[in-house]
Amino acid sequence: MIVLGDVEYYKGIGKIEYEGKESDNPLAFRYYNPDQIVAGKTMREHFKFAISYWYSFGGNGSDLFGDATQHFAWNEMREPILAAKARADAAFEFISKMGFDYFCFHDYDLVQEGKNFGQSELRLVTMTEYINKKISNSGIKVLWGSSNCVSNPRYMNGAATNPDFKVVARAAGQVKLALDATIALKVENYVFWGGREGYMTLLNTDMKRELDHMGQFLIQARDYGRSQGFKGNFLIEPKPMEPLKHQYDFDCATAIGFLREYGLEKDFKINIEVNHATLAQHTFQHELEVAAQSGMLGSIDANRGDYQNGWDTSQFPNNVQEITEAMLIFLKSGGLQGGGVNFDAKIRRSSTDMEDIFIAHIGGADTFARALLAAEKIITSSPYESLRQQRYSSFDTGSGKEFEEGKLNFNDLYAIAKENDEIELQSGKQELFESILNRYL
Ligand code: XUL
Ligand code: CO
Repeated sequence: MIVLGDVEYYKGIGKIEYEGKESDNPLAFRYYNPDQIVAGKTMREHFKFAISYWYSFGGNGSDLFGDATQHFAWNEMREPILAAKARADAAFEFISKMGFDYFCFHDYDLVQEGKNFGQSELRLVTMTEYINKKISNSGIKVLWGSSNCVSNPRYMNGAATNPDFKVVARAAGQVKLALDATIALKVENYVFWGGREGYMTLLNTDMKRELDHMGQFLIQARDYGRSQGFKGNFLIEPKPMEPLKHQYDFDCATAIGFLREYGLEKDFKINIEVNHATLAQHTFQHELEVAAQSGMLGSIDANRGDYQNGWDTSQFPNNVQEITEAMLIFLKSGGLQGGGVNFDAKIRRSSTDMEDIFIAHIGGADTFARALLAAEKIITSSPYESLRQQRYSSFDTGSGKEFEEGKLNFNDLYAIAKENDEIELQSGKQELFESILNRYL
């Protein structure tokens, strides 16, 4: 069903359909076939694709060096509520034409922040009601909500970690309203991305105190959400830097350590963004693996960086090999726990046609679908799994097994070492693993 408001914004574009890989139609899926079952679930269920309200409907192509290039009707309106309603209409039209089920938002993506706290609160309540009606009429859902505690100048020294308590309390007030909107819209998860939680220089920073404040802030946010009946995941989205020199949620391992230190590990999971992983000098796969091992693989922000650029370019995913490696971990760990795949990606400044945002999302969805199909084949039809298991087979029986079970002490290991003086080298077979992967792409 296509959901239209008073105006049709994407004229001439209908519902995007699956046409198969032989199709030449740029406005059709070639691999993403929502109802096709792969590894026991439909593609729709595996991915729960979501669009990012901020990039798809908030952006206008402007960058540090130049003004807007994309002149969307909803961005040109002056009156904030009218503009917000038009933006919501465009968003629902777009999501329904894509055939996706979800979107993600920050509070002030839904409506422009007011001149003061009270005006912002009123605007949010008005827009929550408007969007709630559109949700009821369309069946479109919200994957996660969040709060923009980054853009307003009051947060220049941080939100939860600001050295001024008044700013910390203001951020808490803002997050409370965002949580209220989240609960009213039956949103499935709530994300914290600490874009200004960190430092530009350690010279002026009491790191221990700031981390304790962030812990306290998240404990209180969790307790408030739960007291209001929010049952979904809270998610931390790690990023090592940008806008700050150093952000406290540097990567998955750091964020998981932090959550455990403050007793938050039962309520929080991780939202992993591809370009944030690469900024932390990790692969996307590495971050998925770390989160999955801790049972915290909550959700994904899908995008990619650029090999030559050292910043968050947030481009739409198109690297099938990278995403196939990721899908191997995704499938083996049982998928995402409550989250989905949110396209936290923006079209380029020079992509100025109304169809470009469709083409971008289709390409992203097809990349994930193609990778999922390849990963499933690799797991079920190639020697990949057995080769991996074989590498560790010395732990399956005898002394190796006893070691794993904690039955051998250091003197036992010493005796085994003495007995086995000559150790035959075992090849790691990296090139074989790499060629198996490529065969299935
Ligand atoms: C910034 C980023 C954010 C978060 C939500 O790099 O990824 O959009 O996803 O605040
Ligand atoms: Co993100």
